[in-house]
Amino acid sequence: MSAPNKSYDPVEVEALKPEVVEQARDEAIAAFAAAADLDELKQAKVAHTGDRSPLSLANREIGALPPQAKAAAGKLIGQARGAVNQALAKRQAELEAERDARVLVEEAVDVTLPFGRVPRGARHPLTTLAERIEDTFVAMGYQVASGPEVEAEWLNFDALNLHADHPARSMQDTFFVEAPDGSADSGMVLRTQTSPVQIRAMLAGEPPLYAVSPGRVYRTDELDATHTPVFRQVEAIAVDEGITFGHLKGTIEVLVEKLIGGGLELRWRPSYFPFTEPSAEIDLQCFVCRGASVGNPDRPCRTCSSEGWIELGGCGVVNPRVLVAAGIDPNRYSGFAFGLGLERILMNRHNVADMRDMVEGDVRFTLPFGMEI
Ligand code: FA5
Repeated sequence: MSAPNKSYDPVEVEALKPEVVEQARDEAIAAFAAAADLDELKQAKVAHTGDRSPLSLANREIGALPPQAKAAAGKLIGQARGAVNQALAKRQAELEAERDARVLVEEAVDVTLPFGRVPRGARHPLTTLAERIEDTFVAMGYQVASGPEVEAEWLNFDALNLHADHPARSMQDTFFVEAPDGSADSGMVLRTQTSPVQIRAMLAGEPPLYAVSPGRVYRTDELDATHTPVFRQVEAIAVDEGITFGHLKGTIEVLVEKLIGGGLELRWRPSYFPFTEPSAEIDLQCFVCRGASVGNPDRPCRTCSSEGWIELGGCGVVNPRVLVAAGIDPNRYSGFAFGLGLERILMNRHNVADMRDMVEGDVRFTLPFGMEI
């Protein structure tokens, strides 16, 4: 800033000379007009209206003027700054309008273009099948029961009339669970069947008792087209007065008809389970060869090993010893029970020729089932 102006003549201050002020004003207006975009305008704004701009510096000179000269100088600078600010606002509005118009064109979204679809997941068909079976039984008045996958040996075997020295105990190849101290005898196994849930349901409730229980089971089986070491069964048990094998047969026929549909024969094969008497094995006609492979080496069938039938599960009238083990009077009540393999049902329901497809986790297998609810 200049020293106090003793001569009272503002014209002697170089920065306040009208021609200098007008030149600064015109240069500012020209710089705004020349700015091609908002960035350039911002730079021009700093240069011509900022603290170090000629007009701001000139404005500061006014403070050093004698009082009688301040008004004229203030008016001169005020008018120049007003014109500069007006030009700046006008150019700012023009450039913003230009930018908005450009953005509308450049960033337009073509809503008709194909988009990158995010693939939707699908629930595993074994899960939806288990729920469908539950629904079928709930509609018939059954309750849904469950049990742990790491199960007490007593519930998996002993309570089901499969005592330690019973030859049938080795029928199901078992994964035994190590005790925390590393010893083999923990008394726990990975359950080999859903049948222990029968006992749990009977211990938890009084007859009349109708329960269904789908769940995962484990056996030391090799993985092949019709076996896996981890598979699912659905168990059902009915205990009431006057229950017979006829009730069992009718219930399974309804279930199979509902799940797989008609057209395939069911075969009831006498069998043995220590926890049911009499017992049967239920076979479903092979959906691939429909029996044509039997005794026909020219047309072997991988799905049923040319046997014509696929085993679905076991069933029978509950052994009175099992009722006693669960605290139920066998003189008053009788019951039926069955356990079916869910993978086998899925094979038949959806013509899946190889069970390995169900366990390998390839979404290409699961996705087509995704529409099913
Ligand atoms: C049992 O597990 C008995 N608990 C069934 C039962 C329940 C009988 C109630 C009487 C009363 P089984 O071992 O047969 O039975 O197995 C039942 C079904 O599970 C088989 O018929 C088959 O469909 C299925 N299954 C057995 N092993 C496998 C496996 N490794 N992979 C896939 N499915 C299997």
